[in-house]
Amino acid sequence: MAIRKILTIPDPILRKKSLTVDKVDKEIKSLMDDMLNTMYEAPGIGLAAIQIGIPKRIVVMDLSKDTEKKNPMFFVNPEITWMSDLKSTYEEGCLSIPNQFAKIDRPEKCNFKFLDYDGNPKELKAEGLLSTCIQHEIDHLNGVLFIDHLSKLKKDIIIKKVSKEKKEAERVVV
Ligand code: GNR
Ligand code: NI
Repeated sequence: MAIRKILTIPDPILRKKSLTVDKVDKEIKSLMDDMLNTMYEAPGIGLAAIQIGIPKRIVVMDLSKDTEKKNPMFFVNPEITWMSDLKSTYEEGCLSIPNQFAKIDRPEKCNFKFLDYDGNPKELKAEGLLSTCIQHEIDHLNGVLFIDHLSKLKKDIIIKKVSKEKKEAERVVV
């Protein structure tokens, strides 16, 4: 299992649309293992494959609290099958947009289908953090970031801040 580098904005790869996985084979499982390791190390509660530069429709997640037993979840080709009209607001962050947080409105509840780690089709009803997080991750698979849900002004401020911090960090290395 390896830890991979997480891409950050304004990397254009994050805007790519990810491709459907046709079979959950050994390589896909190995990729999911790397993604989980990378997510735990970051640390984050979710990660889409495109965040490590791989345009495949794969998401890993673990919403367990620090004090609880780990609960890794794997979602291949996740697809929303229903969403509530009612919205809820959650303060979101993203490993690809370091140190930036914003309140985002999304459907409060949703149902989604996916293939699990063994390639078996499953469906889940989601609310709370799971609902927010799966919608955030499916956005990634479509090249969408949480800042796209903000006003242009707020979005531009965040892009500018992160780009500046990135450049300053690069300068230290060089
Ligand atoms: O670690 C993460 N935390 C988080 C908090 C609120 C809403 C969504 C998330 S997902 C994020 C990890 C990430 O960037 N996944 O794509
Ligand atoms: Ni994210």
